Amino acid sequence: MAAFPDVEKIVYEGPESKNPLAFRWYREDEVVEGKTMKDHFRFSVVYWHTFRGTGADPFGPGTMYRPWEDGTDSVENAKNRVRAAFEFMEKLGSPYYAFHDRDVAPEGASLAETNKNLDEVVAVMKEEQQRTGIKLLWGTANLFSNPRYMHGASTSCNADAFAFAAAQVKKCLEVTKELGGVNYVFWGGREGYQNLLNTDMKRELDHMARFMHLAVDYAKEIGFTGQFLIEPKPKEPTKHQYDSDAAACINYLRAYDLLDHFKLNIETNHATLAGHTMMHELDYAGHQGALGSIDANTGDLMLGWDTDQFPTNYYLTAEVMLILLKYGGLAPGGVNFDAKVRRESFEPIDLFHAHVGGMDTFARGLKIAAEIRAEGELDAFVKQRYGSWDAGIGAEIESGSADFEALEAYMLQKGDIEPNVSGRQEMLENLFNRYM
Ligand code: XUL
Ligand code: CO
Repeated sequence: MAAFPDVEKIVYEGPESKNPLAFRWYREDEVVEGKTMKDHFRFSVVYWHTFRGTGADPFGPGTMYRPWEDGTDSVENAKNRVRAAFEFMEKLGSPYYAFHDRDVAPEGASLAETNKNLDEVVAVMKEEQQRTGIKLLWGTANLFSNPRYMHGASTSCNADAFAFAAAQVKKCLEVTKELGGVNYVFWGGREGYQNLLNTDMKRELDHMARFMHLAVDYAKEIGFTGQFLIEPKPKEPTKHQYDSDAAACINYLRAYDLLDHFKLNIETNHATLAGHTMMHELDYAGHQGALGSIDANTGDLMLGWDTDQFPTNYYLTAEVMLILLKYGGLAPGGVNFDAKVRRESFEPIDLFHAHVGGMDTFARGLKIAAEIRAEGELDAFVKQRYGSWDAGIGAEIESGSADFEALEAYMLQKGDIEPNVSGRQEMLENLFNRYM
């Protein structure tokens, strides 16, 4: 039985369309800057919010109406859910998806039983991937929900928690490989701390690095060639998350000799919780050669937590796409909608509205960004703003030929600096608006 019997395949109808279940901007084979939209975005649907989100919040239980669910935590129900998920993704036209091990199959009474449950459901996922051609963007292990991880997983004070997490990631790497996943993500759910009075931070950080190295070694051993990604987030659930932002992650990876094996999966709402814009985080990762993938969503100006809303703001997606175009795109990463419908949007059809809107918002953002780049005014402005470095003393500093003595001699002779150019922020913000 179909899970979404009333929905046909979503098609492109163009900007004039008033059909809420049609794309107005996303046309997968439209070429922008030499690449199809499909290849620019590599859109991905997340299993956890879209197929496991119940709408529960701290004040009340779930609200979602999901007729394909039988209300049990059985393997059978999990298999039916896989079929519903692939029907959804096929009708949406999403080429990729992402999951945590525990999203797709129920935990059993022992690790052995849990692994067996996972294998059974993964067999159906593989079948559905083959039937539809939909691919796995990334797998990840849920190392944060089970109470065994209350103190963390690889950073737990309990060595057994580290061992259990290792077993879980080992299995999840095998499954991700089995499904042809092109990335593997670590989001350090409970890898952080609430209070230093009970925490040996250095020891925890050393343990986390050991864990990452073990994962890299095991991937090599089994021939998993997907890209490893770390997903920065500054707080929630712990007060001090170790992977707080792009710069902190890159410093950590470099310090522990992991930078050759990892890139970053940057999430919009995590960037803003860290007090950064998404653009900042992307550019930081980009210029460090660590831009891997994005979790696309948005926060809420009025709320200071990870609201995981679908992106609907062209300004935001135009900024994101400017940076992605600047660094040559994301592949093998993608644009993964780590976003959930609001608790009040309880009907299955709302899942379509949310994703169609997100994809269209990105497509429009791409077109705006490509136009800005084609006109070249922004780039030209930045280039001339730094013009003092292109010749004379600036060029000598950059090339390393001017030392402190030479710079002192230069300044003694010149006397003082002259202001060279205005920042023109307001003019540039107006310029950006011209393309909206
Ligand atoms: C949590 C979050 C996770 C990761 C995967 O805020 O974003 O869902 O994306 O574990
Ligand atoms: Co995420």
